[in-house]
Amino acid sequence: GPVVVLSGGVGGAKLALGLYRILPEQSLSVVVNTGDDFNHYGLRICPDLDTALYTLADLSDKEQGWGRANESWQCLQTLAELGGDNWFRLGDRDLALHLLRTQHLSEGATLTQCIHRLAANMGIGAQILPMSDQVVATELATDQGRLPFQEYFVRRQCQPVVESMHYTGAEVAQPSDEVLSALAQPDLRAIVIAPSNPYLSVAPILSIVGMKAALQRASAPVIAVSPVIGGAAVKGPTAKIMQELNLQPSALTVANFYKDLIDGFVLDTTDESLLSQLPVAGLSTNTLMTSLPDRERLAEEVLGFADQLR
Ligand code: FO1
Ligand code: CA
Repeated sequence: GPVVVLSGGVGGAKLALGLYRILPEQSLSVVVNTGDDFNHYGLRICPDLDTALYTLADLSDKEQGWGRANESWQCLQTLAELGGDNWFRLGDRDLALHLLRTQHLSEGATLTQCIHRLAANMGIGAQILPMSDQVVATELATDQGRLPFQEYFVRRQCQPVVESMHYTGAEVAQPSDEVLSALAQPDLRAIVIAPSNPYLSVAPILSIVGMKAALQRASAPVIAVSPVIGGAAVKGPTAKIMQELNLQPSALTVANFYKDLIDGFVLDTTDESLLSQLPVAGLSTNTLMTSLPDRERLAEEVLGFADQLR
């Protein structure tokens, strides 16, 4: 049966790619966080959706995880020469996608329609779905004031100390019909929560109206994969933020964060001593996804684990 994965940016896209490569065409739906989205130079920027598009189309810059491979930076450099901001690095090729999306949106397309068109033109045989067509903006209350996500993450390099997270608009935003249909498929095999940042990437998805209920209604087991290995995050500020929120940076904290929603939790072999303390069924395996075969193997294991929990 089909599979749904909930994903943030880089870490989530790696597992989404593993799932995409082992599943038949058109059987994967990737529900993507849009809380990172913002406007810049009049363009609508959707970093996590674009990371999913570029990763599944095999166009991504493999080292940084976001943006395109074989990128050039003429426009960004020229902007700087003219006195413009260049803290958010938009490459020349990436800009083409931003122009097209901004135009589609201004013509009245929904974000879902827009991404559907882009994915089709990139030859992607999976559904890449924004979590909602309504705007949700992740903001962080920090020791340096309340900051929009990209202001915190990119411009200030996650330096400010985080006090709390806010998902502005989530209290009225709803999952799109496409997301609800994907979750309601009667033969759904698994819902996978990717190893993305639980607080910055997955929580915005879970916070929109009706999303948790839709996950709970789904017939398939819900499996989360830990983004924390041995007390450290694989990538990004997850562990730093957990410390700042007075949470123990451990896979167990992540499992407890998801406990009302999940049927199973996958953690790294480094943390296998935590298996007995998990609030749900657990699986320990190598969760570090360095190579493409790693991603495919982890995807196989996660689905095998889901099949056992049916
Ligand atoms: N991340 C950065 O750390 N620095 C950047 O300059 C940057 C530019 C950028 C441009 C387009 C895009 O789609 C993503 C971009 N990202 C950049 C990633 C983005 O900040 C994501 O929100 C994070 O990776 C978190 O998922
Ligand atoms: Ca369920």
